Amino acid sequence: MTTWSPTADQARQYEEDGYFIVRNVIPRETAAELRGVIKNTVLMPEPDVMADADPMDPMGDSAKAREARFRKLSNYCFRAPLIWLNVHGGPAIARIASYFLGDDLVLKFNSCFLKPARTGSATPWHQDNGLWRDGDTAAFNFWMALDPATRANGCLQMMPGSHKGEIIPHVLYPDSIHGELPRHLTAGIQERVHHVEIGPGDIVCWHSSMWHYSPPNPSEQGRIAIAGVYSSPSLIASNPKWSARRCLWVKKKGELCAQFPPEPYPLEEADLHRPSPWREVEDRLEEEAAD
Ligand SMILES: O=C(O)CCC(=O)C(=O)O
Repeated sequence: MTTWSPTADQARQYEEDGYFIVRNVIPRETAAELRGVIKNTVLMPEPDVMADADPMDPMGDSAKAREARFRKLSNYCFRAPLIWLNVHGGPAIARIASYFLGDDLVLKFNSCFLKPARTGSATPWHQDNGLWRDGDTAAFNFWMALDPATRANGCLQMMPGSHKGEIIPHVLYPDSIHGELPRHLTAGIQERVHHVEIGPGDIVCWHSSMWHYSPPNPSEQGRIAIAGVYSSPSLIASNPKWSARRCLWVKKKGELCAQFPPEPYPLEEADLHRPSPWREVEDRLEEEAAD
């Protein structure tokens, strides 16, 4: 497998802003096939997947309503060979991840993000390692668009330079879909954010401490994407946390593990440290009032 290294612009943007874009990582035709795989699952009456409901689910039984039920499918690459072989376990992104992590790679998380036309809801401001609660700042994160991701349909927004700060304890508000950065910290940042507009088959890669967000999708164009986080055996050994419990082998000594289903990375759950619970909003507000 040929090696990859960033262009001077990509290296500068990763250092200064905390993210960079790589165009045409897989062909557009392949991106269209992968989108079809995900849509087909979502349209099943009761898909057998780990799915997070979209809070704006229209709750109908038509094809349109079914398409709008979910915002996230977790661990989906286990059941979709086309996605495993072309994305998480494929050569194109693994060679980029190897630049940062070396010749032994494991996949720590994999998900599909759906933002249906008209009703797709926001993903709140967060740091990925604020959600993992494992102290990991070295994992490699990517997000691949399968539809054009635009300002109109809720592309990702990044707060440039935020990756240089600390991991901030995330909080749960009564209307949070998961932990998020304290809202008093993100309230005034909208004018300074970067909107990451990318096309099918392009990826954006970011630092695990990066503050990022995506707004609701009021447009007529749905937005499907595939995301993943790579780690390495040495990172996991130095930080054996619960967040690594579903890792999959991607590369061993530089050789891609090309089989399907993917091979689980052997970890004893009993040996992994569990994260502390989310901070409740009440604690946080008391703290803010005391500031
Ligand atoms: O697709 C989205 O809207 C959110 C994705 C995200 O936050 C992530 O992959 O960490």
